[in-house]
Amino acid sequence: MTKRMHLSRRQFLRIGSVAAGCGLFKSPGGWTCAASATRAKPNVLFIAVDDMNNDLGCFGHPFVKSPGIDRLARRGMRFERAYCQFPLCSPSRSSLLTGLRPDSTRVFDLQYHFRQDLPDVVTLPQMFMRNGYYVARVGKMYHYGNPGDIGTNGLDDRASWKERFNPAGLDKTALEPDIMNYTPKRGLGSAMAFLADKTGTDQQHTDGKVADQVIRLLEEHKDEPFFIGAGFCKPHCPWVTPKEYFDLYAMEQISLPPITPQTPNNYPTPALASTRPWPYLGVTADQARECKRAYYAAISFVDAQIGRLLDAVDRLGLRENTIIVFWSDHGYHLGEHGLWFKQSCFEESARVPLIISAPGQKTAGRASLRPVELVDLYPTLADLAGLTPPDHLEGFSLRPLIENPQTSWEHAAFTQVQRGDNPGHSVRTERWRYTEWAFGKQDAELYDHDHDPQELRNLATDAKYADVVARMNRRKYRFASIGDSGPPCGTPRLLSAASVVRRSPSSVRSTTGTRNHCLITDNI
Ligand SMILES: [Ca+2]
Repeated sequence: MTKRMHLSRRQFLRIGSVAAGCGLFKSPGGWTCAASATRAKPNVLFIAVDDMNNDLGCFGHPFVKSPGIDRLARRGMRFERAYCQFPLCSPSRSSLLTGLRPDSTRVFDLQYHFRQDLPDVVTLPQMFMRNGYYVARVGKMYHYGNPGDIGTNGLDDRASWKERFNPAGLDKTALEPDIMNYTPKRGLGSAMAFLADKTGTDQQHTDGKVADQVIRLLEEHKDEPFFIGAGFCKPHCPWVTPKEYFDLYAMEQISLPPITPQTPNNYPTPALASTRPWPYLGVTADQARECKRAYYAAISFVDAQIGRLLDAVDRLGLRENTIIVFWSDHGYHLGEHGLWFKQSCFEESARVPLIISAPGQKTAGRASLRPVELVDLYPTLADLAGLTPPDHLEGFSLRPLIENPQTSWEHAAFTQVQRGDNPGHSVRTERWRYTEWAFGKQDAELYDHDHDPQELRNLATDAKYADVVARMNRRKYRFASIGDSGPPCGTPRLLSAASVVRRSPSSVRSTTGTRNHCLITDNI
């Protein structure tokens, strides 16, 4: 069977209309347009996972089994230093899908919707819709409570989709009463809780149903340009999967990073404030190890569903004209510094797995070490698809890195968290992580990743590194107060100053003023 027989007539005509000007030829990798395959309105398969860190085979983990994601990595570019803008579902996803940083969306929690201040912002999926694409999502793309809102639209953005689907499987509809919860005072969405389902199949669980529905949409819409979001719920807790995925891991394999009672003394108080009680949310180390094993089971379960999507892309002949993006909304702590879950500025929380596979890509299977951000995905996809993006975007197209992962790259990556009224802002370059609490009013942290990848030695107050701190500060961002120093810097054009004041965390929660902050990269 020739490759052409895999192409539908309409799809072939779509490519052919471009091929008339560029010459369609068969290469070892399949059909290729001599000029640019991307001119044929490439499809986008946009795969999101919830709370997945980089413990994956393709990112170097020694035993976590992720053959599906590894397969995508062999087809695309792996970003070894990719970071979220805010390690919490809604702030991260709102940022990525609007192309704006959290300081611009004003989304710092799980309740606020970006449309309240940005009623007319054109989101990433909306941009594709406006360019004639079929645009749909299945499962969690914007925020919804996991598992509480599974099966609902949650905090969705209706304007972003032509169609949307909210599958719910056994994990949500039947198994919750059977879940082992080591933290019974916590809801299942933030609990140390798991269940190995002995009878249910993949396709009876929510994420199996997400994959089924995405595959149906691929089949139905393969002959028109599409942007389809596949939003998986796992490995977010509670870790409920068919038992076979738990069986992939033996308890003897699972260990926790070393901590001591003195560990908290090594860090500023807000740095460890995301895990209360500390450590491990109050469970024992052995219980935490069981939870870590369950988290890995959930990774492998989601990975199997992603493998099914890749199979469908190949079966339907879509591989040569489909951009595939795989991303997690943030990272995840599994015991580092005694922490669990997310919402810290440390590497494990801020870093995300990110893979982009693009038609005609010459760098398949390679990795880039440049610091990149989830807010870069919007301009990247506009660039790869040949679309004109709106002018409010705050990220940068990753196309230069996809074409040459070692090309020079002046950008750093920025991650922020919130501790009551006070934020923490963190900047990551290839070598350094610098974190500042409460706009510099509280302690700072500096880690040298060349010599301390686990971020165990805070160098911020070491005089030998004063020049590095100063450099990171200049490179990083400056903060301004509305009314203190002229117009609010960095405020997106779509936001009015008044709306910024209304949503500024300090102004919301305190009466001490209307301090606003914003981010400026100096790029020095
Ligand atoms: Ca999440």
